[in-house]
Amino acid sequence: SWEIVKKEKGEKMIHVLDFPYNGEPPADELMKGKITDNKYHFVRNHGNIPVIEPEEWSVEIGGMVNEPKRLTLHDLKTKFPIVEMTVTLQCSGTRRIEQIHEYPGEGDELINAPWAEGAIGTAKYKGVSLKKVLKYCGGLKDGAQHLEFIGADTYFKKGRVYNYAVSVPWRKVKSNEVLLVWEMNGEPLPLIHGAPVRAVVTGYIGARSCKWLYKINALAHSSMGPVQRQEYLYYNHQLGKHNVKFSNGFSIQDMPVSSAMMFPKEKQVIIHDGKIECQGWAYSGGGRWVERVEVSPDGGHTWFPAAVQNMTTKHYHAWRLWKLEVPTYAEGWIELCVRCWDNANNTEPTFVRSAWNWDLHVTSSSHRVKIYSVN
Ligand code: MTE
Ligand code: MO
Repeated sequence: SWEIVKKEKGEKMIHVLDFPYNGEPPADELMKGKITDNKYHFVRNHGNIPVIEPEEWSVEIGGMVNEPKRLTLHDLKTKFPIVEMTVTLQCSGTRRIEQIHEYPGEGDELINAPWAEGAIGTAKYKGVSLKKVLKYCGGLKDGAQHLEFIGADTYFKKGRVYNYAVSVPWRKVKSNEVLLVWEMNGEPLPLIHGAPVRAVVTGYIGARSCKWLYKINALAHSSMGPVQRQEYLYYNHQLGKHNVKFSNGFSIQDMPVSSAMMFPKEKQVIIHDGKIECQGWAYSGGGRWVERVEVSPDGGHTWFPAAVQNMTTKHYHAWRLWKLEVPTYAEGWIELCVRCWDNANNTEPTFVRSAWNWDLHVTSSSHRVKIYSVN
């Protein structure tokens, strides 16, 4: 798999884990524009990287559908309307490093990748709506509520081998915003991103967008796979360590509103004449979009609105990059921070500890960066 990483990813990728391979791009690559270069889209794997020839690929659609079918890539490309969507995928582990630093040694940090701000990326995907594919399979049987995706990759957990398996509820699929895609930014889907075909579940945590898709099952319940039932659960801090059992966590699906300051960087010395140039990203899941981004030069006492790029509701499944020269005459250590608001008026928790949780997921609190100001 290291050869695939070398071939498909840029040299500047920051390797978060070697096996399974996990990597995130450096800040300058992420900030280049709304669309992330495929070479610098983050990678989150749980196991190996399967290599499947597009001509040999097919997907089996079964479980509680009226007419189970097997479809090839050619079938997908010719039997259904083709859709293109610009979508931000965000791992629910983005910015986990801040939760690790808040209470070192607590939470599930040993088994979870220590992501910084780069486990997020945006691409234009080409594919078909899963809803249309299910209709072609005669629709769902009464009582079917969830669609399970099974990936061809395998991973080990507690001495057992599993295929990657997750599910999404039918009410999400019904919106025509769950896609089966074979193209990413005008190129065939890279191997490392799930070739030949992956699911793209807009607005949900990255984990539901199953790569190397080979089976779809309609079920009365959510997937029994450990990734669905035992991972990506949110255990509030108040639960207490002894209560961290799977049944006490709730499944993370929609991503909340969140943001990050990519420049300046923590501990940077900034020499300026009263204005510090800041930039970063802001994103909201669940079909909501960012409306406003604010930056504070003093830890959150005063706020200034940032210029937010690409304010078009056409791309409401995508992030928005922002920029601001934030005014300050303070010298010495100062804390810059960013917070944003989405179109449902949601905003971000104030501190990491406001929303610390045992599985170290969804670090959506106001991002804080301490720098040394000289002016
Ligand atoms: N699909 C399979 N089959 N195996 C995986 O390990 N990882 C998931 C998801 N789909 C995963 C998968 C997670 S947790 C995330 S965040 C996204 O893929 C990452 O997608 P990317 O690697 O294309 O950025
Ligand atoms: Mo993820």
